[in-house]
Amino acid sequence: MVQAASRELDDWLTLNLDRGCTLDQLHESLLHAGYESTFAIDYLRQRSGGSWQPSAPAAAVTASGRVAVDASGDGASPAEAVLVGGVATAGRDACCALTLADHSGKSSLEAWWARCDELAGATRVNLGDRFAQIAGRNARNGIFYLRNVLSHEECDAMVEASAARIRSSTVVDPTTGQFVPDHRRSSFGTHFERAANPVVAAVEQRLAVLSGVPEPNGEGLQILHYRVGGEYRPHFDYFDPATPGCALQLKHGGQRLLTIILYLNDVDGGGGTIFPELGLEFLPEKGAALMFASITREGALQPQSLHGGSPVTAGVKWIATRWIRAGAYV
Ligand code: PD2
Ligand code: ZN
Repeated sequence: MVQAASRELDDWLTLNLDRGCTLDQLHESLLHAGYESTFAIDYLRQRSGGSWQPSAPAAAVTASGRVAVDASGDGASPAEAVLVGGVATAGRDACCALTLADHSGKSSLEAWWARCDELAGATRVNLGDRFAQIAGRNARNGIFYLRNVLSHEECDAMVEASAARIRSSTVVDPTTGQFVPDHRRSSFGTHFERAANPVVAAVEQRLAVLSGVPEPNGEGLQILHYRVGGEYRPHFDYFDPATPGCALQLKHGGQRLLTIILYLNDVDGGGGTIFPELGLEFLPEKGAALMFASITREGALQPQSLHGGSPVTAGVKWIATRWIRAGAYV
């Protein structure tokens, strides 16, 4: 994480001071977001124009085996992975939740990275119809793990509507651009047409708010179901311009800028989403979302976005994936 004041951080501060948050609460939020204590204290003191001191030592940011993230966000020290946030109290969180900005005047790529900058300094976000907690992040590479993006009822409804329709999964053949069965992906899947039912429509709108990219840029939700031993070997979600099938895929709204994986159930063993280049693993948690960039801020393919689904070792895994394009998906 960049340890420097920014317009986004100032906006976040103004918003939350206006909502009545105390400097102590904001200090704790900054620590949970991965800011260093000295930076956070200096920043809050400077902006409040006074001699504020934290009244009590803030709760330590604790390591956890459940979600592995590089809390610094700079990708430099994945070995020191820790869980960010998730320990704050409901009252304090409700007070300090970040209301996401409207980036509609920008290009989709700019809007998405502006959203990443906002999320880099937040612990809780207001998605319009519910609040989500940022439980892990690697902000430099545009990776965020958020809890409570979906209600358990929405997860159950999507699983139920998919269960009877799942088939062996396919991938895009890089040569032809067509969907074909593939040995890298031992899962079963189906998909929802956009706005296929009220739950899907509500989720799609929420993901547009979350990502900062308009809803029409999203492909229909892809549902994947893994049984024990099922996995998805590491791959990129972007279309590789070096492959002949790419041109066909790009016709439908251009490049994939980012992916949002929605975890629809708790998995009894394994099934984490891994980023081998970054040494990160995010474990499935019902209602949580993993959102990550495939394209850099500068518009290049993002090599650190290599990711895979590790084998399920117990139980089953259900996810819904939203791939979001540079333009409207047609
Ligand atoms: O199931 C996963 O964790 C996973 C991993 C990699 C899903 C996808 N990719 C995907 O849907 O693109
Ligand atoms: Zn993928």
